[in-house]
Amino acid sequence: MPTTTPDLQSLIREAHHVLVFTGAGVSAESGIATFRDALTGLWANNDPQQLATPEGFMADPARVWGWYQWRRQQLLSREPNPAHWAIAALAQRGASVTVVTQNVDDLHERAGSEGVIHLHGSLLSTHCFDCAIPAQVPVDPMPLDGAAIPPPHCEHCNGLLRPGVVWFGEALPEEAWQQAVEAAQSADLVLVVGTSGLVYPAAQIPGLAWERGATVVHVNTEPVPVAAEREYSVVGPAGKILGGLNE
Ligand code: BV8
Ligand code: ZN
Repeated sequence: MPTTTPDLQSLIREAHHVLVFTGAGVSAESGIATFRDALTGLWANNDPQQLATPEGFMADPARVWGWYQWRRQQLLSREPNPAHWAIAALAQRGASVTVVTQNVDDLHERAGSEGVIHLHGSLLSTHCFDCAIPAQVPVDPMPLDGAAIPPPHCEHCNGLLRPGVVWFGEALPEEAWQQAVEAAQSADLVLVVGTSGLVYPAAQIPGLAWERGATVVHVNTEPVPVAAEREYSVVGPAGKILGGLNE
């Protein structure tokens, strides 16, 4: 089990196709709460069954819609951090780069990453719970606190509108999943940035690449147990670790 810290610069320089696989930790330094960090995590103070499942939405649409509107509004006042900028800058270093994210924010895009694959959808998109037709819903200008807000109705079928994210028990978008698997099959370097690796099937992506011979580097404020050769754990905040790449 290698305990040496890999030379990230050399690994990136020698790579032909870099897969960057991110979770909530990559947005933590932008001031966006992660899910499972002990005190600050969204799931530390909210029940994912009530807020991030279709059953929870059907049981109390206003509670769920209000919570997501609050998260959408928060996102608009947040900015990409050095980790997002460094990931976007990787594309200028020669290797082809694919960003696959579990996150529902748009900070990778706002930092300049292109073709970002969102496995769990987007906080900024909305569609009808019944007929799935997309809808545009402006973010409320009044400051929100996460309290219940009745969701708008679909113009097409009068169903309720819902956030365009993938909830627990829902299938991942087929095209995004296929693109992520293809990227894992052709990557020779995987940077796994800020994820607890607990949510499936997304969490399978780095292992798919490793099985095909890729080197996997975890960047996380917590040490990630690495069992195999070609796998490393770099401990530290993503903004600091990756931000240092371009110095
Ligand atoms: C599906 C979107 C089937 C909404 C989310 C039992 C065993 C295995 C699987 C299951 C099971 N029971 C149920 C399942 C399936 C379930 C699942 O995996 N559950 C887990 C919890 C056990 N999965 C599903 O339901 C998926 N769908 O399986 O469908 C199906 C198939 C066909 C047809 C129909 C159905 C859907 C899962 C998607 C759920 N949606 N969110 C929203 O955002 O509100 S989940 C949520 O977790 C987010 O998407 C998030 O991205 C994802 C993973 O979390 P992380 O991103 O890793 O965040 P976390 O807080 O956990 O970790 C942060 C990490 O960063 C930590 O490691 C921390 O140390 C680190 N960190 C913190 N700060 C920093 C940092 N690192 C670096 N720098 C820092 N500064
Ligand atoms: Zn509808």
